[in-house]
Amino acid sequence: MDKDLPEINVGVVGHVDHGKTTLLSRLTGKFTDTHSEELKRGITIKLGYAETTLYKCGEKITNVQEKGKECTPVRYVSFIDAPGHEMLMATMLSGAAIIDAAILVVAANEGIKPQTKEHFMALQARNLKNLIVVQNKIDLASKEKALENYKEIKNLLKGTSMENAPIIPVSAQQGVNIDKIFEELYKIEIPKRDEKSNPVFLVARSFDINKPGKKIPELNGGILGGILKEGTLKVGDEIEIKPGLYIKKTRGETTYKTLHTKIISLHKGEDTINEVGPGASISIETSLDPSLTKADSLRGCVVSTKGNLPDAKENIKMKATLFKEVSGLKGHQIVDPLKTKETLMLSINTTITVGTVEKISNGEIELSLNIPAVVLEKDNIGVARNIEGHWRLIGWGTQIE
Ligand SMILES: Nc1nc2c(ncn2[C@@H]2O[C@H](COP(=O)(O)OP(=O)(O)O)[C@@H](O)[C@H]2O)c(=O)[nH]1
Ligand SMILES: [Mg+2]
Repeated sequence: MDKDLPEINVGVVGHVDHGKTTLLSRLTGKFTDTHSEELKRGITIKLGYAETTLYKCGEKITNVQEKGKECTPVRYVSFIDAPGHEMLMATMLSGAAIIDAAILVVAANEGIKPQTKEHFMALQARNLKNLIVVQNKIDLASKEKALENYKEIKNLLKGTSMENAPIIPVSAQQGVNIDKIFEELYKIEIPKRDEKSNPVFLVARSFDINKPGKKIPELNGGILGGILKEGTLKVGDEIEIKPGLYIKKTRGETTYKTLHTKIISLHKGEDTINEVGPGASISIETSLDPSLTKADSLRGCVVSTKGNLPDAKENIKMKATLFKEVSGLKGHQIVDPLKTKETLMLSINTTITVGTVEKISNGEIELSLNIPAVVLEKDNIGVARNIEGHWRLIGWGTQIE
């Protein structure tokens, strides 16, 4: 892999069964539903990851170096496969926190469904600009149906920051028009990122890669996977992880302890690297005991070099912008104003936490959080309310002071 290729992180979102995982396997050659539960139920439950290099072969953009043609690598794309089931909105939101662009998959034969809208609203809450709409299962839709669906999509995009997103008719299953998606992926402007600022690494997953029975001296350290949003990280760096380790105290109390560790190795796709710049989707091997990172236990944490992270907060103050209507439901329902003492689910970077509204005055909302969160300056906070037993995205907030 060319290590200096421009890199972009793309989320694949949309309603369950519309073909996100199938499309991703076309784009990357990798099937992301790999957990036994996912295979059994046929739905994506955890965030999936897959990546590909894009090549320019003559005028064509593709994901393989074509034989007999002069091909140059032009871009590295990391994809995040989001679950489309309504019960998994929190997972989708933590995925939305780490992307620069998105592919919204809409099955042309079914049209826009509740989670199509809800995921689209989540992209809006993130203020995302780069979107590609894939009108999938075109092989199952009549010409009339496809046209009707096209109009419906146009209508959804209208008046938003993603109004002019390309809409591509595709059959993921039969491999139709996949090259058009590559072309659009190549056109997306790479966001400006700061190499010099303090590193900000968002943990989207954490795990233990050791096989049972491995001898202690041979053990690999705990692994953190996620996106380096800003700055540079290199092997040997001393890092801190916040809020860090969850500790249960007596009498049901809990607390979090900042973890300090060192970068043992860095990995991008299949490659091992020494240094990595902003925008990269990477895994970090740390010197932490792998039992501390197993089973996503550090998901939602933020990492920087020693001394460079603000403290995780248990109380935050924000201004909230609520949607007019609740998305994600089958019918229509307006969003009621926030109420004191109500419980909300907040997504702050990759952290998902429940919070209680403590005070509302002059449009400022004070919340106490169940899980402390590191809130960075420019973050949008996703706000979800429990409606009929599910968390529904109702708007977003920005931290004040
Ligand atoms: N006919 C047809 N079926 C498709 C297409 N894309 C996906 N499928 C099927 O739709 C089902 C759901 O696909 P999947 O990728 O798991 O959807 P996801 O829930 O959005 O990830 C599977 O049975 C796929 O084989 C397509 O373009 N045409
Ligand atoms: Mg899926």
